[in-house]
Amino acid sequence: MTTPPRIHDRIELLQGDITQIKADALVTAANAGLRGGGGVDGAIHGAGGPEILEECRRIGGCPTGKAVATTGGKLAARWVIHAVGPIWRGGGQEEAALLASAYRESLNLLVSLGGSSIAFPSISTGVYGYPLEEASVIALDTILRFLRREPRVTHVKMVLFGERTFHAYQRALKSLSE
Ligand code: AR6
Repeated sequence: MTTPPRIHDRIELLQGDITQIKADALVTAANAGLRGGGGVDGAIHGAGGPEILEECRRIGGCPTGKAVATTGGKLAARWVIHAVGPIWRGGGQEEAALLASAYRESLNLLVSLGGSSIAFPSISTGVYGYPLEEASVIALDTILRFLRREPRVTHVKMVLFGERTFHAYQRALKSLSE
């Protein structure tokens, strides 16, 4: 009998550009209109090609805290999962619950599609202004909780753009492991 890998061996923090990552699904930080945009969404649409935006138009939109899947287009991924994180409005508008939900819904969608590996950016901490220290703890806590109950997800990569974001997630992972 083989022992399942430890939870912390199934999650990896990387510093870099998510469009260069190979996984069953790459998550983008989308807006509710699924209209594409700047930041990581611009990079994913740019590298994946117009097929992704065409599918987004057909889907039409996605509420905050939820996620939808499209083709991965030209990316080294079967699917792009478009997760809509909250815009930071000071913390009193259910932002924490909505951010956790965006991660959880993406993971649920991966499992329902039959995938086992996924790469996330730091949702909501760019244009949407979510404070990084809080967001990093919510992201990793949500992912770790999910991994504890779902053995079908075997690899989660958090792909962090820039040193500041990478270090915040390193600190968050350490604090959650203590
Ligand atoms: N790979 C990984 N992470 C990246 C990349 C990349 N290539 N490029 C940027 N990031 P943001 P949000 C990081 O603004 O705050 C868009 O216009 C970035 O440094 O992309 O959820 C959407 O269409 C930051 O750490 O997403 C929405 O309208 C993180 O990705 C809106 O922005 C998230 O920053 C969503 O805002």
